[in-house]
Formats: sequence, structure tokens, C-alpha cells
Amino acid sequence: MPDDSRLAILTELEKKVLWLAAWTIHHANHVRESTDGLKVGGHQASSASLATIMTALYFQVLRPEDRVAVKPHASPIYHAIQYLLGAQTRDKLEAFRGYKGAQSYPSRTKDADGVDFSTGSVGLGVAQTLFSSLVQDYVRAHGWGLDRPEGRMIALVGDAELDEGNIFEAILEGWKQGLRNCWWIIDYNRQSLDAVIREGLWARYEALFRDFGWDVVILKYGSLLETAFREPGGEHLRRWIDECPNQLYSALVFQGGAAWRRRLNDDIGDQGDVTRLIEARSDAELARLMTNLAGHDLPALIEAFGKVDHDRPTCFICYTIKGYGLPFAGHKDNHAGLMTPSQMETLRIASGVRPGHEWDKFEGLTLPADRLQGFLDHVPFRARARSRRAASLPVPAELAVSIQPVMSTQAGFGAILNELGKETSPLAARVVTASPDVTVSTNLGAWVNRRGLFAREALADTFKSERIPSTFTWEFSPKGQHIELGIAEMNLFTLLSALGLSHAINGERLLPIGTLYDPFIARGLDALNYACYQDARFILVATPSGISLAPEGGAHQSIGTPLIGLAQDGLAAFEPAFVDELSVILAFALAYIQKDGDGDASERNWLRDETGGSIYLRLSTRPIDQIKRPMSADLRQAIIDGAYWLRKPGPNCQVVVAYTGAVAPEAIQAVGLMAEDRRDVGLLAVTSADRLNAGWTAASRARERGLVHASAHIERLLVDVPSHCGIVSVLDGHPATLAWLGAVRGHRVRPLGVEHFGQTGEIRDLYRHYGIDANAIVAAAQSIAPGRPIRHLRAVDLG
Ligand SMILES: Cc1ncc(C[n+]2csc(CCOP(=O)(O)OP(=O)(O)O)c2C)c(N)n1
Ligand SMILES: [Mg+2]
Repeated sequence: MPDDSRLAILTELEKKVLWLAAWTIHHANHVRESTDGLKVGGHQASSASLATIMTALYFQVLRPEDRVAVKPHASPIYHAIQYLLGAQTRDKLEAFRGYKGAQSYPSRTKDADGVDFSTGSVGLGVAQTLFSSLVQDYVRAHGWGLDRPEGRMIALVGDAELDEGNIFEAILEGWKQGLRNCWWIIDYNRQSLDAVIREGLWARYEALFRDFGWDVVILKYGSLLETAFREPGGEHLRRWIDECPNQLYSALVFQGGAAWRRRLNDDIGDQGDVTRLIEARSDAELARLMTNLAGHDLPALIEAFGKVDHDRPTCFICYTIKGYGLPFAGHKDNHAGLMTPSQMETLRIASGVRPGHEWDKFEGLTLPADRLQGFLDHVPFRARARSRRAASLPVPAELAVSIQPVMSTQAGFGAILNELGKETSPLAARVVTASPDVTVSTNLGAWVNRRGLFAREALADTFKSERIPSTFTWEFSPKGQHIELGIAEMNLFTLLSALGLSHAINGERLLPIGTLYDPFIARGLDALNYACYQDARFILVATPSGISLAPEGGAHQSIGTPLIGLAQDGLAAFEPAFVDELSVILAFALAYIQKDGDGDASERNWLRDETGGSIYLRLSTRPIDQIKRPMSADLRQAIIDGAYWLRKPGPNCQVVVAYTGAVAPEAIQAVGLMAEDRRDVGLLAVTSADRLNAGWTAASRARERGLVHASAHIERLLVDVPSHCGIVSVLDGHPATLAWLGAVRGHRVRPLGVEHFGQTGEIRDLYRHYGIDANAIVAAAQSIAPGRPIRHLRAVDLG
């Protein structure tokens, strides 16, 4: 426990934190001029709920190696604390929720004050702390970063956040993986956004957490109430509060002292001792007593946090009041409530802040400024390395693989990882794979056979020890390099996010590769989006994809994922057709995920390749004829930039076929079928619609800014294609993925692809059914580039 003088300082700081957070929001709404008429907003009530807990943590409990995910709406409290610690500027606070100001929700990438995990989509930051603990264990088990102390991964959790299913998926996975060093501190204010929440949730949470091996600490009453409970009649009072419904309690908090007195007297006021207990207090004292929950009691919190002397995962259920210390405390509608100027004025006076001194750090506090500053200068958490750095590992230009004459990109991926698995290079040592129960079916088996599964405790493969023949060795050890997850895809993305931030969090670089079925990206999409938002670095390999998975089932077909690849910020998407392309792309990916240069685009492709990002590879299980060819530097570069001519169009070209991925054989065949009737047909292999598109829009913007010579890769590829020429684009995915190609130089486009799904069948049947076979390509070419009838065109059967 801190001594009395420390406690006195912490109490002053708590008051200051609450004031600064309230003022920050008020300033954004009432002082700063808003020009577009939109309400700036902010969450005063939700912030206030955590003011005491965060004061206790940041100024006393946290150690430099700890990492915290802060509940999104507590952002103003976080920024206020960082401001007091000298890590946040007044300018940014004044611009809260404004352009380049302190962010509405704590953001690793957009805030400048050392946010550990971005939050905002509730539930995701919470789960991320759990996976970060696992990643810390992974890193240390491999012998890295042992010169640094272990940190605790801490989440400040809104009670309604626990409605999010991803939290429960994470708890289950954490239990399986032997979770340690993880604290979840639940802000149990019994309010969500809309209203007051269900009764008795704490008991459900308690049982649930205990079932999964967590310690649970319930922090309900503060020291004032605990003292009162020991007075004569106190037990009565305790029973009354214990039985008080959430709604009534909240309503009384809002109404204040006189209402408390009335209600208590009505309910238990005729019982001697307890009447005296109530009557001995003024209205203000009674209100203070009745709202003295442990989540607003600094000594109680500090003691509870300080008591933890083990590494078991621990859940603290802290009773709090939403809006504590503010006029709308407890009101069920207070979520987005803003204090009125006159309410703010009252708070200003109560906080002893003079007009014009609202931002002064120690204004209105009673202790001398140098003592307070001296305290802040020595807060342990301040000493931390905010974001660590880790060196990049060298990557060759291509990865070794022996290419079979007929092969799928998924098989190619497995073969490349198999080769990598044989290596003793530092690169191979830092690769960590993960899959949600589809390790074998996404072709990671050979890699896992070589590198083993990760667990802190070794676990032998009984099938192996019993000498039962099996293709896959399933041996767990602390040196293993594959993390096997349960099926929940959300967990895969959250784990990839945690693995992909290891360089910043643990100072140890990992090269994460996650595999899953392409359609199930949608299941974890929000977690994927957040992983990208916080600049985690990983490679996502999705197979099977599209309708090319054919008999695997109509329900598993994915149509929209190429558009996700195109649209998702921070994620460069590739869809190669051939394994030699894949080898080049994977090598690029392993380097790309390690880049952290500035944001300038390269003038060659107008992409921000030096900034880096994550990678999505959409692969297929469809075996196709591979092309035997030497890999030149130019071809390698074009594959990375997003497209190359598999057959260059001649000067009299009437039609170009642009294809992506597994439909390459159909595109090649169609070009052959057309050869006699259309001259100089071109065949464009698009390896990344995403990067082609990004380069084109970036180069267009650059030209509009006056860089007249800016030109993108796709613009250069299409420069000699006559303007009357039509483009037929085709992929096993949504046709819009390539439809934009026509806008680059004004060519007409007939985009083919898949818009409906669900039909089972063989690839031949399905490609015909959905109109992406060679015949459909030829028919589209005929319609878009009229000329004499194309002789090989058979009637297109869309049956
Ligand atoms: C995934 C997601 N859905 C919905 C929201 C909108 N939302 C923001 S806060 C909130 C409720 C918050 O309640 P709680 O977690 O208890 O925090 P409190 O406001 O009580 O502090 C909701 C629904 C969101 N941010 N993220
Ligand atoms: Mg709540």
C-alpha cells in the first residue's frame, strides 16, 4: 500500500484526471468552433466510470513492462493521464476528436501518447490482451527477450463489452493454451449504451471466469461503506444494498442525498440502529456513503491490485458508477450525455479551477506543484520503452520450391513452407504459423511436421509413441512454431494481431502466417480490420477460395473476399495463379511485413512499399498446369506490382483478356479459341488487383497535384492497347474486382465473375454454370469486340 502522503497525491491526481477528461470533452463541444454543425461528442459518463481505477493503475500499480487495452470510451481519461505524465500535449487535447487531435478511442497508430492497443470496436481490445500474453509466452519460450521482465497484459473492460462473443471465444482458447499474466478489470457500472443492464451478471461472470481457471476478485464496497457496515445497523444497510436492483440504485445515484434518505427510510428506516446510522449523516454525506463503491475507492483498488502475487489470469469485477463525480451520474441515458455549460461551471468551481487555467496541470490542487511534479516524474510506468523496435530479417527474392507440372497454389504454399521448414536460417526461426483447426486442410502439415506445435509444456504425440501410422506428427513443445487454435476464426485474427505486434510490444520480431478457409474471413472480419488498423504485421493465407473448391460444398464458396482484399486498408492482397508467382509473392510478403519506412510512395508503382503492411493471399485448391519459365527480375517485379502480360497484345489487338487466379486455364484457352477470329489478342495476368488499383489511384492523385509524369504500373501496361479494344476480365470471385480496369485508359470492359453462390459440382460444371469458363470468356469477347463471329464459340449454357 502507498503511504499516506502518496495516497494524498494520488487522491489529488484522481480529481485532476476527472477534471481534465471532462474539460477535454467540454472544450471540444463548447469552446472549439465547429464549422460543419456536427456534434463533436465524447463520453463523459463512461470516462468518469474508470477515473479512479485508471489513476490507481497508471500512477501506482503498472510496471513499465505492462501493456493495457483501455475501454474505448475512457479515451479522455487515458489522454488526461498521459498529459499529466508529459506524454500528451495540450494542443492534441484541445483538438480532441478533431483533425489530428487526440483520438475519440485510444489508437496505437493515430495517437501520439503511447497507446498499447487500439480499441473502439468493443470486445476486440479485451481479447487482444489475452493473445498478447500468449505471444509473450511464445517469445520467451523460444529464448528471446529473456533479459526483460515479463509484463502483464491488462484490459479495462466495460461490463457491456462482455456481451461480445469474441471475448468468450478468447477465454476458452486462453484456457486451452495455459494463459498467464493477464488481468481483465471489469468496469461494473451496470450500464451499457442504451440502459441499465440485467441483474446479477457479476455472479455469471464470476462462475464463468473461475470455470476457465481465472482468479476472480470482486471489489464491491469502498472503505466508507465497509466502515458503516461495521456500525450498529450496518448489516441491515449491507443487505439493503446487496438486494437493491440495478435500476433503483442508478436512479438514486442520479437523484442524490435526499432521495437516498427517503428511500432508505421507507425501506428500512423503522429499524432502530440503521435509522441512527442514516440520520447521523447529512444528505451530502449520505450520498457520498451510498455511492462509495470499491471502483471509486483508491486505497481499496491499490490494495487489491497489489495483492496479486502470482501469474494466474485474474478478473477484477469492480463496482463503479457511470458518470461518477458528474451531475448525470447513474442516469440511464447518460452514455453520450454532455455536461451543459452551467454544469461545467459548477464542476469548475468545485474543482477550484480559475477561468483561463483549465489546462494547468496542478490548478485547484492543494499540494505544492513541485511535490506533485516530483511524484509524476517518478511514476514507474513512465520509465517504459513505449514502442520497442526489432531489426528486420533478410529475405531472399524468391523462396525455394520444386514445382510439379500440375499443381494448385495451395499445394505450392505447402511445398514452399516445407522447404522453409528445412532451413536453419533466422528467417525460418522467426516464422510462426497459426490456424483455427484447418492446419492440415490448408496444407501446413509438412511445415508442422518439421517445426512442431507450440505449447509451454511439452506433450508427446500418442499416435506416434504407439507406432500408429499417421501422416502428421502432432507434438507440442516450447520450441514448436505452430500455434493450433480452436475453430473460432475471430481468435485467429486476434492472435495474428498480437503476433504481428510482437516487434513493438516484445521487441522481438515474429513473422506470423495464419491459414484459414477463404469464406471464413468474414467470420473474423472485424478482428482482421482492427489488426490492420493497429498496424499488426502478418500474412494471411486463405484456401480454398471461390467456387473452384467445387465439391467441397456450395456453402464454402467465397465471392466477396477479393473485394475485401481490394478495400481493406493495411492489407495488400494477392491472388496468384502459378506457383512460381507465389514463391515471389511470399518472399515479398515476408519482407513487406517487416517494413516501417516513411509514407512516401515509390514513383515506380505509386505504392507505399517502404511503409509495409500485412498481406492476404487468396489461394486455390484447383490443380492447374504450371508454366515452365525462367524467373527474370522484370517478371518478378511485375508480379509484385500486380500484373504482367502473359501474352502481349499486338498493334491490331481487338480484345484483351485480364484474369486473376485459378481461372488462368480458362483465360488461356479462350485466347487460343479466339486466335483465328480476333487479331493480336492480349492476355493479362493480374496477380494483385488490389495493388494495381492502389497504384493507379495514387498515381492519378499525384497527377492531380501537379506531378504530370506520374504513371502507374497498370497505366504503363495498357498504354499500347488501342482504345477501341475491349477488355474481358475474369476471376473466381466478384466481377467488380477487375471491372475498374476500363477506367484506366477508357477501354470498354465486360467483367466476368461470380455473383451468386451455393451450387455444388465439379469445377467444369460450376464455371459453365456461373459463366467464367472459356466459352463464356469468348462470348463476352464477341459481344464487346464485335467482328466476324468467333468460330469456336459454342452456345453458352447457363443451365
Ligand atoms: C462492436 C461494437 N458495437 C457497438 C458499439 C457501440 N457502443 C459503444 S459503447 C457501447 C456500450 C458500452 O457499454 P459498457 O461497455 O458497459 O461501457 P460503459 O459505457 O458503461 O462505460 C456500445 C454498444 C461499439 N463501440 N462496438
Ligand atoms: Mg457499463
